[in-house]
Amino acid sequence: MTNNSLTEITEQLNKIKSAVIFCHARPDGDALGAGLALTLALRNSGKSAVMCCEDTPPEKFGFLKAMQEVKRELSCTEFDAIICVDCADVARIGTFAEFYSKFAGVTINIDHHISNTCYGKLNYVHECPASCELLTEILISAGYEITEEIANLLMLGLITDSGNFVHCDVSEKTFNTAALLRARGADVNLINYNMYSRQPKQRAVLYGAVMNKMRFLLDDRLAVIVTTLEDLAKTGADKSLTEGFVDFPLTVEGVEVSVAMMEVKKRQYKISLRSKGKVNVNAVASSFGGGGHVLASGCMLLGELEEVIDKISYAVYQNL
Ligand SMILES: [Mn+2]
Repeated sequence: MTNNSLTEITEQLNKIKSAVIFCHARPDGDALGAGLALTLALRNSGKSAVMCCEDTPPEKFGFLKAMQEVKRELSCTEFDAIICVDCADVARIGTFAEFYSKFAGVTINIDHHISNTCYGKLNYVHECPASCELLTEILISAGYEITEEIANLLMLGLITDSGNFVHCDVSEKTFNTAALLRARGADVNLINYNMYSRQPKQRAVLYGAVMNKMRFLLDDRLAVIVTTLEDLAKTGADKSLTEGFVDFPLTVEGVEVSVAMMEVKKRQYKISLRSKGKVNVNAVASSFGGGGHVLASGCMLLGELEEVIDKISYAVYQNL
């Protein structure tokens, strides 16, 4: 199966009367933005549309009220079409994968991941920073109105998946998409404030404690930070608040690899790795049964803290 043209996708969208929209489990800003923008656009043009996701949207996206529209269960199974957004493969839709595979109607797959398996009857898969870039193109082409609410949802995905317009794949088209959404009323300041300039007090205190213990190894080419159960208990922070910690050590000049370790329980550490490009951290994580991407990977390691740091440090050294 291969890609369909933009016209084929929009013609199919205009034909259907009802659709269920799926995004991937543990949804991010792009998955939610793309799915909800499509849901609202279909509803605004008189169709029935429901967005389903295995997990509830994280609290940080709550500033956009459309997040309340995400359902965790399918209340009705009579639809003309299933539309999957931001899902590289069927397994990523989680609990709904079985329903998807038994569905006899039209299936449309819209995604920006290069690894996408083109699993839909119709597919619109193009590599770019965000699924929301593709969704904007599709909604405009299909003649749907981009309301202020839809513009905010699409801008959320564009901003979060492009790392605030800094990733390598950000193109002229990405900025043109952003310009169009801004013209339709997207509030860039509001989205940035909620995504990047706001955190609970516990996170800020934990951040200070963890960064204060940062270590430099391999002639300052490897930086390691550790969040212990004691750090979490002392600051009252939930472990989910450590998201993004791993990025800070990588900003240090000369550091090629950043490793963030989190003590899950005694003698068990969840490891996140980031690379500036010289080291393939997917290879490092894979040697411990984990994996991910060349520049961002993860794995789980058992043992005493110093022992685990030695193992990781040696594995990074071998890939330097
Ligand atoms: Mn995405």
